Amino acid sequence: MASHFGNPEERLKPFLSLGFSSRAIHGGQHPDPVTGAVMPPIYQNSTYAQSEAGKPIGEFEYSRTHNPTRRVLEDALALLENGTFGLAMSSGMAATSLLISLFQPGDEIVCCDDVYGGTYRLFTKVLEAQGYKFRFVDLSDVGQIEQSITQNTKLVWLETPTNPLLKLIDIRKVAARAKAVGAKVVVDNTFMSPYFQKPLDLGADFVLHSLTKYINGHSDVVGGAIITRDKVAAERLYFLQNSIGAVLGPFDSWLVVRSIKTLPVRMKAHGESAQLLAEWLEKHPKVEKVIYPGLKSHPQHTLAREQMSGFGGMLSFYLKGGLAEAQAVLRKVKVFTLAESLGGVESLIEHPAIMTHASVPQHIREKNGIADSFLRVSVGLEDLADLKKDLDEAFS
Ligand code: P1T
Repeated sequence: MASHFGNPEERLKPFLSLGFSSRAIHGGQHPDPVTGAVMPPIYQNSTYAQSEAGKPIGEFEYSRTHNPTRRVLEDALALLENGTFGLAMSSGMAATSLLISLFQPGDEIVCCDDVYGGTYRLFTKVLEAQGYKFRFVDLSDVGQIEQSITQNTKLVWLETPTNPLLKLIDIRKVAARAKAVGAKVVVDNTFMSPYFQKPLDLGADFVLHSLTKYINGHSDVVGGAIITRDKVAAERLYFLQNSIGAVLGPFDSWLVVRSIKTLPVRMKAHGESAQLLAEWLEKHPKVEKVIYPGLKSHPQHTLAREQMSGFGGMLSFYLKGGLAEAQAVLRKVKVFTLAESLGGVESLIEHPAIMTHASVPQHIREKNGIADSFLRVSVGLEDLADLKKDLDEAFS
Protein backbone atom coordinates (compact mmCIF):
# COMPACT_ATOMS: atom_id res chain seq x y z
CA MET A 1 0.00 0.00 0.00
CA ALA A 2 1.89 3.08 -1.14
CA SER A 3 0.39 6.52 -0.78
CA HIS A 4 0.58 9.30 1.78
CA PHE A 5 0.29 6.87 4.69
CA GLY A 6 3.22 4.84 3.39
CA ASN A 7 3.18 1.12 4.05
CA PRO A 8 1.91 0.37 7.57
CA GLU A 9 2.04 -3.39 7.01
CA GLU A 10 5.81 -3.18 6.40
CA ARG A 11 6.40 -0.64 9.17
CA LEU A 12 4.73 -2.81 11.81
CA LYS A 13 6.61 -6.01 10.90
CA PRO A 14 9.65 -5.49 13.21
CA PHE A 15 7.30 -5.26 16.22
CA LEU A 16 4.93 -8.13 15.57
CA SER A 17 6.91 -10.65 17.62
CA LEU A 18 6.73 -8.42 20.73
CA GLY A 19 4.34 -8.81 23.65
CA PHE A 20 1.92 -6.09 24.77
CA SER A 21 4.21 -4.23 27.20
CA SER A 22 7.12 -4.29 24.74
CA ARG A 23 4.82 -2.96 22.02
CA ALA A 24 3.66 -0.21 24.38
CA ILE A 25 7.29 0.89 24.89
CA HIS A 26 8.79 0.31 21.44
CA GLY A 27 5.84 0.12 19.01
CA GLY A 28 6.42 2.09 15.81
CA GLN A 29 9.65 3.61 17.19
CA HIS A 30 13.30 3.49 16.13
CA PRO A 31 16.23 5.62 17.34
CA ASP A 32 16.17 8.90 15.40
CA PRO A 33 18.33 8.36 12.27
CA VAL A 34 19.88 11.87 12.50
CA THR A 35 20.83 12.09 16.20
CA GLY A 36 20.24 8.64 17.64
CA ALA A 37 17.71 10.13 20.09
CA VAL A 38 15.93 7.27 21.85
CA MET A 39 12.61 9.08 22.12
CA PRO A 40 10.85 10.02 18.88
CA PRO A 41 11.33 13.71 18.06
CA ILE A 42 8.39 16.13 17.95
CA TYR A 43 8.16 17.17 14.31
CA GLN A 44 6.40 20.43 15.17
CA ASN A 45 6.00 21.69 11.65
CA SER A 46 3.32 22.07 9.01
CA THR A 47 5.14 21.58 5.72
CA TYR A 48 8.17 19.84 4.13
CA ALA A 49 10.54 21.09 1.44
CA GLN A 50 10.36 19.78 -2.11
CA SER A 51 13.31 19.59 -4.53
CA GLU A 52 11.09 20.28 -7.51
CA ALA A 53 7.34 20.72 -7.78
CA GLY A 54 5.69 17.47 -6.69
CA LYS A 55 8.97 15.92 -5.46
CA PRO A 56 9.29 16.13 -1.66
CA ILE A 57 12.86 15.78 -0.34
CA GLY A 58 11.71 13.13 2.11
CA GLU A 59 8.57 11.12 2.52
CA PHE A 60 6.40 13.93 3.86
CA GLU A 61 4.58 16.85 2.25
CA TYR A 62 2.13 18.50 4.62
CA SER A 63 1.29 17.77 8.26
CA ARG A 64 -2.47 17.47 7.95
CA THR A 65 -1.84 14.69 5.46
CA HIS A 66 0.92 12.99 7.47
CA ASN A 67 3.38 13.89 10.17
CA PRO A 68 6.24 11.70 11.44
CA THR A 69 5.31 12.09 15.13
CA ARG A 70 1.65 11.34 14.49
CA ARG A 71 2.68 8.36 12.40
CA VAL A 72 4.64 6.88 15.34
CA LEU A 73 1.50 7.15 17.46
CA GLU A 74 -0.74 5.68 14.75
CA ASP A 75 1.57 2.70 14.36
CA ALA A 76 1.85 2.23 18.14
CA LEU A 77 -1.95 2.22 18.47
CA ALA A 78 -2.35 -0.27 15.63
CA LEU A 79 0.16 -2.59 17.34
CA LEU A 80 -1.60 -2.38 20.72
CA GLU A 81 -4.99 -3.32 19.25
CA ASN A 82 -3.53 -6.11 17.07
CA GLY A 83 -4.58 -4.03 14.08
CA THR A 84 -2.70 -2.84 11.01
CA PHE A 85 -3.89 0.69 10.33
CA GLY A 86 -4.16 3.47 12.93
CA LEU A 87 -5.51 7.00 12.55
CA ALA A 88 -5.10 9.67 15.22
CA MET A 89 -7.64 12.49 15.40
CA SER A 90 -8.05 15.67 17.44
CA SER A 91 -10.68 14.18 19.82
CA GLY A 92 -12.71 11.05 20.40
CA MET A 93 -15.65 12.82 18.78
CA ALA A 94 -13.52 13.68 15.71
CA ALA A 95 -12.67 9.96 15.45
CA THR A 96 -16.38 9.14 15.74
CA SER A 97 -17.21 11.63 12.98
CA LEU A 98 -14.45 10.19 10.79
CA LEU A 99 -15.76 6.65 11.20
CA ILE A 100 -19.34 7.67 10.41
CA SER A 101 -18.06 9.38 7.23
CA LEU A 102 -17.42 5.89 5.84
CA PHE A 103 -21.21 5.59 5.63
CA GLN A 104 -23.91 7.53 3.76
CA PRO A 105 -26.97 9.49 4.84
CA GLY A 106 -29.85 7.01 4.70
CA ASP A 107 -27.71 4.18 6.12
CA GLU A 108 -29.05 2.45 9.22
CA ILE A 109 -26.75 2.33 12.23
CA VAL A 110 -27.69 0.16 15.22
CA CYS A 111 -26.22 1.61 18.40
CA CYS A 112 -26.26 0.23 21.93
CA ASP A 113 -28.74 2.12 24.11
CA ASP A 114 -26.18 3.38 26.64
CA VAL A 115 -23.36 5.45 25.15
CA TYR A 116 -21.32 8.51 26.09
CA GLY A 117 -23.65 11.55 26.09
CA GLY A 118 -21.55 13.34 23.46
CA THR A 119 -21.82 10.35 21.11
CA TYR A 120 -25.60 10.30 21.63
CA ARG A 121 -25.72 14.06 20.93
CA LEU A 122 -23.71 13.74 17.69
CA PHE A 123 -25.92 10.87 16.49
CA THR A 124 -29.31 12.37 17.39
CA LYS A 125 -28.75 16.13 17.07
CA VAL A 126 -26.32 16.31 14.15
CA LEU A 127 -26.25 13.14 12.06
CA GLU A 128 -29.97 12.27 12.17
CA ALA A 129 -30.65 15.72 10.67
CA GLN A 130 -28.28 14.77 7.83
CA GLY A 131 -30.28 11.62 7.10
CA TYR A 132 -28.40 8.89 9.01
CA LYS A 133 -30.81 6.49 10.70
CA PHE A 134 -29.95 5.43 14.24
CA ARG A 135 -31.66 2.69 16.21
CA PHE A 136 -30.78 2.49 19.90
CA VAL A 137 -31.06 -1.05 21.21
CA ASP A 138 -30.13 -2.82 24.44
CA LEU A 139 -27.52 -5.09 22.86
CA SER A 140 -26.47 -6.39 26.27
CA ASP A 141 -29.66 -8.46 25.92
CA VAL A 142 -28.45 -11.28 23.64
CA GLY A 143 -31.98 -11.86 22.34
CA GLN A 144 -31.99 -8.36 20.80
CA ILE A 145 -28.84 -8.93 18.72
CA GLU A 146 -30.45 -11.09 16.04
CA GLN A 147 -33.71 -9.15 16.09
CA SER A 148 -32.24 -5.69 15.71
CA ILE A 149 -29.28 -6.26 13.35
CA THR A 150 -30.88 -6.94 9.96
CA GLN A 151 -30.17 -6.78 6.21
CA ASN A 152 -30.85 -3.02 6.47
CA THR A 153 -28.07 -2.47 9.00
CA LYS A 154 -24.82 -1.00 7.70
CA LEU A 155 -22.99 -0.43 10.98
CA VAL A 156 -23.28 -1.61 14.59
CA TRP A 157 -21.93 0.81 17.18
CA LEU A 158 -20.88 -0.69 20.51
CA GLU A 159 -19.52 0.58 23.74
CA THR A 160 -18.66 -2.30 26.05
CA PRO A 161 -18.65 -1.71 28.94
CA THR A 162 -21.16 1.06 28.24
CA ASN A 163 -20.78 4.58 29.60
CA PRO A 164 -21.97 5.05 32.36
CA LEU A 165 -24.02 1.93 33.21
CA LEU A 166 -21.19 -0.53 32.52
CA LYS A 167 -23.38 -3.00 30.67
CA LEU A 168 -21.43 -5.53 28.60
CA ILE A 169 -22.12 -6.58 25.04
CA ASP A 170 -20.95 -9.88 23.60
CA ILE A 171 -18.63 -8.66 20.83
CA ARG A 172 -18.26 -12.13 19.25
CA LYS A 173 -22.02 -12.62 18.98
CA VAL A 174 -22.60 -9.15 17.54
CA ALA A 175 -19.74 -9.58 15.05
CA ALA A 176 -21.08 -12.97 13.89
CA ARG A 177 -24.57 -11.56 13.37
CA ALA A 178 -23.24 -8.43 11.62
CA LYS A 179 -21.12 -10.56 9.30
CA ALA A 180 -24.15 -12.68 8.39
CA VAL A 181 -26.06 -9.58 7.22
CA GLY A 182 -23.08 -7.69 5.73
CA ALA A 183 -22.83 -4.99 8.40
CA LYS A 184 -19.63 -3.60 9.97
CA VAL A 185 -18.98 -3.42 13.72
CA VAL A 186 -17.14 -0.71 15.64
CA VAL A 187 -16.27 -1.04 19.32
CA ASP A 188 -15.54 2.10 21.32
CA ASN A 189 -12.84 0.55 23.52
CA THR A 190 -12.17 3.70 25.56
CA PHE A 191 -13.17 2.19 28.93
CA MET A 192 -11.05 -0.97 28.69
CA SER A 193 -8.10 0.14 26.56
CA PRO A 194 -6.36 -2.60 24.56
CA TYR A 195 -4.72 -3.79 27.78
CA PHE A 196 -7.99 -5.40 28.94
CA GLN A 197 -9.92 -5.93 25.69
CA LYS A 198 -9.01 -6.40 22.02
CA PRO A 199 -12.17 -6.06 19.94
CA LEU A 200 -10.49 -6.82 16.59
CA ASP A 201 -9.49 -10.26 17.94
CA LEU A 202 -13.17 -10.80 18.86
CA GLY A 203 -14.39 -10.04 15.33
CA ALA A 204 -14.96 -6.26 15.29
CA ASP A 205 -14.01 -4.37 12.13
CA PHE A 206 -12.99 -1.13 13.84
CA VAL A 207 -11.84 -0.02 17.28
CA LEU A 208 -12.40 3.55 18.36
CA HIS A 209 -10.73 5.39 21.25
CA SER A 210 -11.00 8.62 23.05
CA LEU A 211 -7.22 8.93 23.59
CA THR A 212 -8.13 11.59 26.15
CA LYS A 213 -8.84 8.79 28.65
CA TYR A 214 -6.69 5.78 29.62
CA ILE A 215 -4.42 5.76 26.58
CA ASN A 216 -3.05 9.19 27.35
CA GLY A 217 -3.92 8.77 31.00
CA HIS A 218 -2.68 12.10 32.41
CA SER A 219 -5.65 14.42 31.72
CA ASP A 220 -3.53 16.71 29.57
CA VAL A 221 -4.48 15.78 25.98
CA VAL A 222 -7.75 15.57 24.03
CA GLY A 223 -7.46 13.07 21.19
CA GLY A 224 -9.14 10.19 19.40
CA ALA A 225 -8.24 7.22 17.22
CA ILE A 226 -9.51 4.52 14.90
CA ILE A 227 -7.75 1.21 14.34
CA THR A 228 -8.61 -1.46 11.78
CA ARG A 229 -7.24 -4.43 9.84
CA ASP A 230 -9.51 -3.73 6.86
CA LYS A 231 -7.25 -2.41 4.10
CA VAL A 232 -10.03 -1.18 1.85
CA ALA A 233 -11.72 0.71 4.69
CA ALA A 234 -8.32 2.03 5.87
CA GLU A 235 -7.54 3.56 2.46
CA ARG A 236 -10.86 5.39 2.55
CA LEU A 237 -10.32 6.44 6.18
CA TYR A 238 -6.87 7.89 5.43
CA PHE A 239 -8.39 9.77 2.48
CA LEU A 240 -11.17 11.09 4.74
CA GLN A 241 -8.73 11.94 7.55
CA ASN A 242 -6.79 14.16 5.15
CA SER A 243 -9.93 15.56 3.53
CA ILE A 244 -11.81 16.36 6.76
CA GLY A 245 -8.64 17.38 8.58
CA ALA A 246 -9.37 17.06 12.31
CA VAL A 247 -5.98 15.44 12.95
CA LEU A 248 -4.00 15.23 16.19
CA GLY A 249 -1.11 17.73 16.36
CA PRO A 250 2.54 16.66 16.69
CA PHE A 251 3.00 17.69 20.32
CA ASP A 252 -0.19 15.96 21.47
CA SER A 253 0.80 12.89 19.44
CA TRP A 254 4.16 12.87 21.20
CA LEU A 255 2.54 13.18 24.64
CA VAL A 256 0.34 10.19 23.90
CA VAL A 257 3.29 8.13 22.60
CA ARG A 258 5.09 8.87 25.87
CA SER A 259 2.03 7.98 27.95
CA ILE A 260 1.42 4.67 26.16
CA LYS A 261 4.73 3.37 27.53
CA THR A 262 3.13 3.09 30.98
CA LEU A 263 -0.33 1.98 29.80
CA PRO A 264 0.12 -1.66 30.98
CA VAL A 265 1.29 -0.72 34.49
CA ARG A 266 -1.33 1.98 34.83
CA MET A 267 -4.19 -0.26 33.69
CA LYS A 268 -3.15 -3.06 36.01
CA ALA A 269 -3.11 -0.64 38.97
CA HIS A 270 -6.42 0.99 37.94
CA GLY A 271 -8.03 -2.46 37.77
CA GLU A 272 -6.68 -3.63 41.13
CA SER A 273 -7.82 -0.51 42.98
CA ALA A 274 -11.22 -0.43 41.25
CA GLN A 275 -11.91 -4.05 42.22
CA LEU A 276 -11.10 -3.39 45.90
CA LEU A 277 -13.00 -0.11 45.97
CA ALA A 278 -16.05 -1.75 44.35
CA GLU A 279 -15.99 -4.57 46.94
CA TRP A 280 -15.71 -2.01 49.75
CA LEU A 281 -18.52 0.15 48.36
CA GLU A 282 -20.76 -2.89 47.98
CA LYS A 283 -20.61 -3.37 51.75
CA HIS A 284 -21.05 0.31 52.63
CA PRO A 285 -24.34 1.10 54.43
CA LYS A 286 -24.80 4.38 52.47
CA VAL A 287 -24.59 2.61 49.10
CA GLU A 288 -27.63 1.06 47.43
CA LYS A 289 -25.91 -0.79 44.58
CA VAL A 290 -22.51 -0.96 42.88
CA ILE A 291 -21.92 -1.71 39.20
CA TYR A 292 -18.47 -3.06 38.32
CA PRO A 293 -17.79 -5.90 35.86
CA GLY A 294 -15.36 -7.50 38.32
CA LEU A 295 -18.05 -8.01 40.97
CA LYS A 296 -19.83 -11.37 41.09
CA SER A 297 -23.04 -9.35 41.44
CA HIS A 298 -22.57 -7.87 37.94
CA PRO A 299 -25.19 -9.60 35.76
CA GLN A 300 -22.59 -10.22 33.04
CA HIS A 301 -19.62 -11.12 35.20
CA THR A 302 -19.17 -14.36 33.21
CA LEU A 303 -19.04 -12.50 29.90
CA ALA A 304 -16.57 -10.05 31.47
CA ARG A 305 -14.27 -12.98 32.29
CA GLU A 306 -14.61 -14.33 28.75
CA GLN A 307 -14.04 -11.27 26.59
CA MET A 308 -11.90 -9.06 28.85
CA SER A 309 -8.61 -9.87 30.56
CA GLY A 310 -9.47 -7.57 33.50
CA PHE A 311 -12.32 -5.35 34.58
CA GLY A 312 -10.96 -1.83 34.22
CA GLY A 313 -10.90 1.25 36.40
CA MET A 314 -14.48 2.51 35.99
CA LEU A 315 -17.27 1.82 38.44
CA SER A 316 -20.70 3.31 39.06
CA PHE A 317 -22.96 3.21 42.09
CA TYR A 318 -26.34 4.26 43.45
CA LEU A 319 -26.34 6.07 46.76
CA LYS A 320 -29.15 5.57 49.20
CA GLY A 321 -31.25 8.73 48.83
CA GLY A 322 -31.61 11.13 45.90
CA LEU A 323 -30.14 14.25 44.34
CA ALA A 324 -29.52 16.04 47.64
CA GLU A 325 -27.46 13.12 49.01
CA ALA A 326 -25.53 12.84 45.72
CA GLN A 327 -24.80 16.58 45.61
CA ALA A 328 -23.60 16.48 49.22
CA VAL A 329 -21.09 13.71 48.44
CA LEU A 330 -19.84 15.55 45.36
CA ARG A 331 -19.37 18.76 47.36
CA LYS A 332 -17.45 17.01 50.14
CA VAL A 333 -14.89 14.87 48.30
CA LYS A 334 -11.30 16.11 48.56
CA VAL A 335 -9.06 13.41 47.06
CA PHE A 336 -11.55 12.69 44.27
CA THR A 337 -12.04 15.59 41.87
CA LEU A 338 -15.58 16.37 40.75
CA ALA A 339 -15.06 16.50 36.99
CA GLU A 340 -16.09 15.01 33.65
CA SER A 341 -13.73 12.63 31.87
CA LEU A 342 -11.98 9.51 33.10
CA GLY A 343 -8.90 7.36 32.74
CA GLY A 344 -6.33 9.70 34.28
CA VAL A 345 -3.94 8.98 37.13
CA GLU A 346 -6.16 11.07 39.44
CA SER A 347 -9.51 9.79 40.68
CA LEU A 348 -12.58 11.55 39.31
CA ILE A 349 -16.20 11.40 40.38
CA GLU A 350 -19.18 12.78 38.47
CA HIS A 351 -22.96 12.92 38.22
CA PRO A 352 -23.89 11.50 34.79
CA ALA A 353 -27.48 12.87 34.76
CA ILE A 354 -26.26 16.46 35.24
CA MET A 355 -22.84 16.22 33.62
CA THR A 356 -21.65 13.69 30.99
CA HIS A 357 -25.11 12.46 29.97
CA ALA A 358 -27.12 15.69 30.18
CA SER A 359 -27.57 15.45 26.37
CA VAL A 360 -29.56 12.22 26.76
CA PRO A 361 -33.28 13.10 27.19
CA GLN A 362 -34.52 12.69 30.75
CA HIS A 363 -37.05 9.94 29.94
CA ILE A 364 -34.34 7.83 28.29
CA ARG A 365 -31.92 8.43 31.17
CA GLU A 366 -34.59 7.38 33.64
CA LYS A 367 -35.56 4.30 31.61
CA ASN A 368 -31.89 3.24 31.46
CA GLY A 369 -31.23 3.86 35.15
CA ILE A 370 -29.22 7.10 35.08
CA ALA A 371 -30.94 8.32 38.24
CA ASP A 372 -30.30 11.33 40.49
CA SER A 373 -28.59 9.09 43.05
CA PHE A 374 -26.27 7.57 40.42
CA LEU A 375 -22.56 8.47 40.46
CA ARG A 376 -19.69 7.41 38.22
CA VAL A 377 -16.13 7.00 39.43
CA SER A 378 -12.85 6.80 37.54
CA VAL A 379 -10.53 5.11 40.00
CA GLY A 380 -7.08 6.71 39.86
CA LEU A 381 -3.72 5.63 41.16
CA GLU A 382 -3.76 7.28 44.59
CA ASP A 383 -3.47 5.15 47.77
CA LEU A 384 -6.60 3.07 48.07
CA ALA A 385 -6.85 3.95 51.78
CA ASP A 386 -7.10 7.64 50.86
CA LEU A 387 -9.84 6.97 48.32
CA LYS A 388 -11.89 4.93 50.80
CA LYS A 389 -11.43 7.51 53.56
CA ASP A 390 -12.41 10.33 51.20
CA LEU A 391 -15.66 8.62 50.17
CA ASP A 392 -16.41 7.48 53.71
CA GLU A 393 -16.11 11.05 54.98
CA ALA A 394 -18.15 12.41 52.07
CA PHE A 395 -20.92 9.85 52.75
CA SER A 396 -21.25 10.79 56.41
O1 P1T B 1 -13.91 13.72 24.76
P1 P1T B 1 -13.45 13.04 23.51
O2 P1T B 1 -11.99 12.77 23.41
O3 P1T B 1 -13.98 13.72 22.25
O4 P1T B 1 -14.08 11.56 23.54
C1 P1T B 1 -15.45 11.30 23.43
C2 P1T B 1 -15.77 9.98 24.06
C3 P1T B 1 -15.93 8.87 23.25
N1 P1T B 1 -16.21 7.65 23.76
C4 P1T B 1 -16.34 7.46 25.08
C5 P1T B 1 -16.64 6.09 25.62
C6 P1T B 1 -16.17 8.53 25.97
O5 P1T B 1 -16.29 8.29 27.28
C7 P1T B 1 -15.89 9.83 25.44
C8 P1T B 1 -15.75 11.02 26.33
N2 P1T B 1 -16.26 10.82 27.62
C9 P1T B 1 -16.27 11.74 28.63
C10 P1T B 1 -15.77 12.98 28.51
C11 P1T B 1 -16.87 11.26 29.91
O6 P1T B 1 -16.66 11.87 30.96
O7 P1T B 1 -17.55 10.22 29.85
